[in-house]
Amino acid sequence: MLIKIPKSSGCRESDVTPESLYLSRRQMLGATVAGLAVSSLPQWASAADAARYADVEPGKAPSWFAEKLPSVQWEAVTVKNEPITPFKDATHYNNFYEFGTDKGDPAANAGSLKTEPWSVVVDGEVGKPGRYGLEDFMKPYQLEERIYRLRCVEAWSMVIPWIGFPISALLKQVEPTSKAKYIRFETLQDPKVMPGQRSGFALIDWPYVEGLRLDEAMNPLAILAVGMYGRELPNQNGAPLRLVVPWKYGFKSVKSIVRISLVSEQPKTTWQSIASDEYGFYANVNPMVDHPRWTQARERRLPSGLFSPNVRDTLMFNGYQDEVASLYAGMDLRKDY
Ligand SMILES: Nc1nc2c(c(=O)[nH]1)N[C@H]1C(S)=C(S)[C@@H](COP(=O)(O)O)O[C@H]1N2
Ligand SMILES: [Mo]
Repeated sequence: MLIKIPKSSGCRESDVTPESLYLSRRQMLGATVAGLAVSSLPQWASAADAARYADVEPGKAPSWFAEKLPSVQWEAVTVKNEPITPFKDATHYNNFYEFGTDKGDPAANAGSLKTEPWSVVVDGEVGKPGRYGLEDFMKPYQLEERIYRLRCVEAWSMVIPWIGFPISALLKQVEPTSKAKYIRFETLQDPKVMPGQRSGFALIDWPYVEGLRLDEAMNPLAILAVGMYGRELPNQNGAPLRLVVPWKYGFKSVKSIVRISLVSEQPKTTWQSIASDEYGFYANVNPMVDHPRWTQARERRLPSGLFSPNVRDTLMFNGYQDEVASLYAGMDLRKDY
């Protein structure tokens, strides 16, 4: 499905590039990042394209992913005038507490996560529950690249080119019953490979759980991602399947999903359970509602350092107001933070 993106929040490259050139270029980039050397980029690839993928480490994509890559719809959604965060930062400055609480821990420790084979359970209020191997789970879905801002509640942010598919496509497949009001996602629980679940970052009652209201999940911007930067997801970013909801704080975007449940009650989510006065169920990015211990009006855009902090104003709904504000009409966002 194509999304109409209002001019205020972004534009599609296809608006300004002849379609045939656009397609062949994206196909080339797909092939490039799938295995060829970046130096083999065609002449017409822009400097920005080359820079964008320059530091991407090629992965070892499972065959189902490699097979889908040529048909990816590149830049189905993008952000204007904000450069993509270098791959190195996006993969070495992470939150994934199952692998440790320091920003470098996930990159250092998530190598132990085995993502093949992987299975996903779909259960609860659905007409078609099931347990699927990931390859079968993915069969119905056409992949798209979505370049989104990611804003962590800790006031840092990035711009990441995800590859995924809308949750609405999944919901069409599994047929929610009339009792389904929320969708709940659960991360793998495996203390053998997840040191954070062993040594006890005791605050978290594993597994990590997140959830959305069903109408939020149906919003075209809400996706399940299986890749980023033209390749499959690195483990530290939540391989092989993670949620991405760009108008919400990063903690909603739960990683390494093994279970998706349609439920009638609002799920008990991880950060809300830890400190409900600091982290709400909605967690919409909102510069006007501060965290009790810091302002949410501004953010550090990575890469960010002492001498170039790269601070910018935080945007309402992370810049996706036109697409999502109607979901919250009539709600008091100070109360429902
Ligand atoms: N299972 C799980 N998912 C998680 C987290 C986590 O600790 N465990 N951290 C969240 C937080 S706080 C953020 S900001 C994003 C970070 O995603 P990234 O590391 O890919 O940038 O993942 C979210 N998903
Ligand atoms: Mo976060």
